[in-house]
Amino acid sequence: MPRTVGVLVMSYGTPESLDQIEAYYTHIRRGKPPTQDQLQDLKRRYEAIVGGFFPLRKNTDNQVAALQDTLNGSDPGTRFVCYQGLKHAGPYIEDGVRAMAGDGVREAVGVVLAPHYSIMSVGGYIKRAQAAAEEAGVRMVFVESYHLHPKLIKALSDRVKRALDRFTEVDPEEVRVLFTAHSLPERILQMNDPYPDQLTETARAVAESAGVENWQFAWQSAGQTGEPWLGPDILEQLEHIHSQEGVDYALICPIGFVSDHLEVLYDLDIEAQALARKLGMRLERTEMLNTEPLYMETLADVIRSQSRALQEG
Ligand code: FEC
Repeated sequence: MPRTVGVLVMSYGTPESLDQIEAYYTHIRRGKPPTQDQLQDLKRRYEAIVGGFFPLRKNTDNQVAALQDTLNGSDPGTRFVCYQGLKHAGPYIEDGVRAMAGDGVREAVGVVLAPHYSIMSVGGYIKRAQAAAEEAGVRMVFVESYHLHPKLIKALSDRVKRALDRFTEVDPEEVRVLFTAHSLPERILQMNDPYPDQLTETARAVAESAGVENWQFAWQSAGQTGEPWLGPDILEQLEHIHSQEGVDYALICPIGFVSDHLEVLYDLDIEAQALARKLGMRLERTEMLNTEPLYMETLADVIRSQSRALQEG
């Protein structure tokens, strides 16, 4: 009989209707409800992208189903069973662990649908999953990051190359490639957090693989929490490269995210696009990974390797 290993696939989570936004936002703010202005602003952003339909829900379902197929395609000795565990919406991380335990799963690997480790992001997912696993009696190990996996780099660099081909009116070397990721509060720098370095490493590896020399990194989607967040922000960066360096063509590659959701579809496709239009720049974005087979294989590789470590240890 094959060995059964649970896989807790963790992702950010999204509301499923406009009236769930307040509870979702309150959860993100660790139980502190948003002000009416903050709530209205967030509702406006969700309505702007899809008019009440929340793409991350379906995209996460699709990614988890594709991952389960990929995992079970080539290792007959192990049966992998995937469970979702979301950070800010149901099924929460703790629900996913309890569901595994309820099905009799006794050993599991946890992975986050975000390639870069930060104590404030992936570290937070792992801490909650670990606590739930101890309580439920599930032996669990975790994938912390996979930001330089060769298949991930290939999937991203293929996207950069394809997107550069869209700039038919200009030499691709004139297009500034801007790699982006979610900003975090600046205080992570005092914690020696690997997040900024891992992101630079991914950006450099993707640029090298795509043969791009004209690139830089910028942060996006910083929160309004009253403390400083990591910069430069993508909007400031677009203004800067246009006004100070005469750049008219830019391509954003959001390496910190793996699917289509609010932070990409609003912050980049609506907000950054509006600024680019105002400045008279042409701005494009690379396609997101979603269920890209190379991304699924990246996840399957790192999960299988943790599953072997679990068996040996
Ligand atoms: O499509 C969707 O429904 C959800 C899109 C979404 C993703 C996402 C990923 C990350 N976040 C990260 C950090 C923070 C920090 C705060 C914060 C706040 C928000 C808010 C929304 C939101 N995030 Fe998010 N994030 C997404 C959505 N995020 C909505 C609240 C309103 C706003 O600021 O826009 C600030 C918390 C606080 O107030 O204290 C910090 C990081 C990631 C990437 C890694 C991951 O996916 O976990 C880091 C997707």
